[in-house]
Amino acid sequence: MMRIASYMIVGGCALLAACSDFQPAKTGSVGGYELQVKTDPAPLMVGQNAAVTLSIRDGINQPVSNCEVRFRQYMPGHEMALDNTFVLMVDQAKVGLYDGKSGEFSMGGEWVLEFDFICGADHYTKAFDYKLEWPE
Ligand SMILES: [Cu+2]
Repeated sequence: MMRIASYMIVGGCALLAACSDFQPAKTGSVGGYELQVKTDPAPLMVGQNAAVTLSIRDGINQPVSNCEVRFRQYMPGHEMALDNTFVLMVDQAKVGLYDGKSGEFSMGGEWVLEFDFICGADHYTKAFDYKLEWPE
């Protein structure tokens, strides 16, 4: 019994270590829309741009296309060059998945990806927090 327990603890740590190199999609909701953000790379890396995908679904989990979507990246702590640069996102396949490419994440620390979307008569903004580690 003791042996099984210690094995499980070791296994749990190994799993956590592996997980620190991987960041799952972030989810949130606003105005009855369910949002999911994926980035590549994940986690975001200092000195790199990222491919960003926003999934928009409605209250019954159906993808929402034909929205006007844009996002910006900023650091809440201070001014950065891209603070007011909005990237248009495009739903290429009309399946509620909007794609765009960020600018460079030029330093480590707290960053925000802020999405602004217009779907029909609805217009919402939703922010997602990220923390970038300086490279070792
Ligand atoms: Cu900064």
